[in-house]
Amino acid sequence: MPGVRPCRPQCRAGRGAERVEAQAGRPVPGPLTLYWAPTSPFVRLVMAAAHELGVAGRFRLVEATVENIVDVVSPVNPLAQIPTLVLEDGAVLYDSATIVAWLDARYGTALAEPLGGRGADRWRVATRTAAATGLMDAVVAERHLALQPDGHRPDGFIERLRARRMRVLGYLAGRVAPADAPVTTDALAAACALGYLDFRFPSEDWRGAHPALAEWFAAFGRRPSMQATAPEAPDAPPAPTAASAAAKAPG
Ligand SMILES: N[C@@H](CCC(=O)N[C@@H](CS)C(=O)NCC(=O)O)C(=O)O
Repeated sequence: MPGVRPCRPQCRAGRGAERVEAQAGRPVPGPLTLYWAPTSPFVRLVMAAAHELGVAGRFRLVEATVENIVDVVSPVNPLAQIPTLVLEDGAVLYDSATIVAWLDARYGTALAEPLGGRGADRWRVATRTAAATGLMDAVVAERHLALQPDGHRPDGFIERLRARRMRVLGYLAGRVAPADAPVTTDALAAACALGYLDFRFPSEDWRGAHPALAEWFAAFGRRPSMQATAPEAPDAPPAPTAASAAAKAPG
């Protein structure tokens, strides 16, 4: 197909999947098309779930950047956000939790336990997943605001986001299942949120306040699905300084 290029060798997050150049307009029907970026924690959740299910290689990846995301993604998703998944028949799915639920429904039969949990537990899993993706939202917003020039940062709002982040860390600390328990969506989401916090704010010492969560994260992070999807952006510095290259990724 025109525009197909291999994943950058250093790009672990898209390993195993075909990548195609982003183009504005509706996607060409074909394999599952995932609008994607290597650093987005929401995308990572979808990719990690796909790795758990053994289907990451089925995606055709289209990279969204800050510059192209509206042109490329809005024809299929009015939110113009990633992850967005276009199915073989052209049906469109978002957001991250919806896509993971769909992957689980289609491919999860081989798992001992569904990613979304079983029975009454599925509502707990869904709610904890919402807490973890809410943590991602807060950290993505904090990072965006940290990149604003001096005098243009809304300090009160940043403080609210930080306070939310602290509360969610405390909430997750008491609720993650043991790292060797059957994997569920909330555990994947919590690990992706913590990984993103480390990636964008590496000097933040959340581990000191939450040693058990840190221990869980270290153990869970050894799963192949987490290793295969770790954010690794060659164009983004680790700290949220005002380097313009860091603004290329939407997350
Ligand atoms: N609730 C959404 C959030 C997705 C999201 O915020 N994605 C970010 C990338 S990390 C994005 O697309 N940002 C671009 C924008 O909002 O303009 C989900 O769970 O998928």
